Amino acid sequence: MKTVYSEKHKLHHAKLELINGQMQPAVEMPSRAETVLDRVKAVDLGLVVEPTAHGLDPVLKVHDAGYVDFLSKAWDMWTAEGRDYEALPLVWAVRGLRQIEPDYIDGKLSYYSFDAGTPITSGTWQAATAAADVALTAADMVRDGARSAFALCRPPGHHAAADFYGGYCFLNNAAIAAQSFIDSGAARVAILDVDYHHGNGTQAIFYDRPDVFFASIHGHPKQEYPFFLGYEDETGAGKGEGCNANYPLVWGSGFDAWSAALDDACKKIAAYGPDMVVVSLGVDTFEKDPISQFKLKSPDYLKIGETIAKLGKPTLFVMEGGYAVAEIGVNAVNVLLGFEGRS
Ligand code: SS9
Ligand code: ZN
Repeated sequence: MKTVYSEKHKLHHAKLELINGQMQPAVEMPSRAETVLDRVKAVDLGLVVEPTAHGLDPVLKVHDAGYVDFLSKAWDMWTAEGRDYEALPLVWAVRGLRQIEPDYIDGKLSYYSFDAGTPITSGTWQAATAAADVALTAADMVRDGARSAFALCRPPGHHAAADFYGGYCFLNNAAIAAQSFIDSGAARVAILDVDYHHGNGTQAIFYDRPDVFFASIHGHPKQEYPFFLGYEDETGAGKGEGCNANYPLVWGSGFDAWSAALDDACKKIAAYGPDMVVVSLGVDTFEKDPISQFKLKSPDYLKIGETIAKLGKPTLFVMEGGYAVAEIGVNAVNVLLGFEGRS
């Protein structure tokens, strides 16, 4: 399969990240994407191509205009206040507080975010829009008849909702791609999120819609980030009732429990009968991931790809998380090799 990749991801390079109460070297770093690209080339997965510019229209089908405008200006507004370091929010409008967008940049960062672990840097906007173009370009290949394509997106997207960022995510690449399938005539799209973390942004974007099915296997919200979404009883709302499936698993879960969840998710997706499948491909389920607590091993990723292939649907893989940089290439590409029957 072809891979779509843009060097522009390197423009988003946070030095520090608030993690476990301390400013530490960021784990969401450019070498993640480079390691995956190296592996794509090493196994000769297929051609690697540049994205084509799709503009903001397909982004605005998923994200609110006010949010997109904020993201495009946030760094300039932050530096205009005399800051020459990365931007982070400090306050959120929790229970009892008003949801009114402030004028001052610090208030806007708060209004449009849900965590303090996601720095905005000078190149964040350029990198995030390039990642959306990567996803849209790969989606075009699948729409035009390719059995599969790999969108090597960075920064990731699945935590970003219509109007907030967080979890290293700014624009929801998988959601933007899924929406582009719908807008080019697909009746139904399924998104399968195999990242270690719940895809809260993707779930929220499509929660009340019957045309996009969302399934996610992830760390249990009682224990794991993002904590406030991803329970099993979240099955969709209104016309989207029955079009959302969550598989929360406790810390320490290995491939037995994980693959049982995958089998069930695939059964539901098959019953839904999508025209296309979008896979939010995070490999932070790996046993050596520095921020995660599942126990998957490198060969398990081949089996994940094999299982997804059995759905028999045109499939778009969109890169999400995975922070064990030394193994991220092997693990992510193993899913793609498994999918292609090259295990
Ligand atoms: C771990 C802090 C987690 C956010 C993680 C986002 C992952 C995106 N103690 N911070 S795939
Ligand atoms: Zn993750």
